[in-house]
Amino acid sequence: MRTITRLRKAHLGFAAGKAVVGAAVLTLVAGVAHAAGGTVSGRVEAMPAKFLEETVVYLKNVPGSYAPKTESMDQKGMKFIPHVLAVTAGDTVNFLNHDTVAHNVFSPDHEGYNFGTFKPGETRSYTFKSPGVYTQLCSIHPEMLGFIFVGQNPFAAVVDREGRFTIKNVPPGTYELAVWNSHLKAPDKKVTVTAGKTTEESFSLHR
Ligand SMILES: [Cu+2]
Repeated sequence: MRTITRLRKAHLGFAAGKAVVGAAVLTLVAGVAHAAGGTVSGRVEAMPAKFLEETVVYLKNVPGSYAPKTESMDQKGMKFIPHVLAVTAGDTVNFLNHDTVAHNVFSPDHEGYNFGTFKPGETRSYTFKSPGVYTQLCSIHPEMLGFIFVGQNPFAAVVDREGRFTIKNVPPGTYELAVWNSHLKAPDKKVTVTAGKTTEESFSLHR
């Protein structure tokens, strides 16, 4: 009986020790992951302001290869949701239809595509090969409009309602920070990204 208790205590002590070591390793890994990249954030102003939502802030050229991801763009309430989606070349976008009517999705930009008509609940997929902005249109509903921004790298952000953007986990280095907008322009900016730090930049978009 005594032996069993002692063994059990020893086992518990061992388990507790393992948990402490595990937690220490996790903290270390989290610390390294955090310190490896920097953040670029700031705010965009647009004149006229009605075009502000159609804005993506992005790093022009970040050397590296990026694991392909799958994102989605929905059609709901006769709208493309999100209105602007930022992906990376090589990523696949699933086009969904959560409306009660059929939609068609096509883009006249770059290599272009047309999925034809697809019914509620159906999905079409497309893998983007080359960077650029692809306007999303529906031949059945001419009022429908969306944009897919395809970057060379994943370091891009669609601005929020206030024009704020945050690009995280950027490898340290000096880059060209650029803005895409459906109608407006602003000059590129040179930014230097430092591990574990946030670089602030702002843009003023005009015609
Ligand atoms: Cu439609």
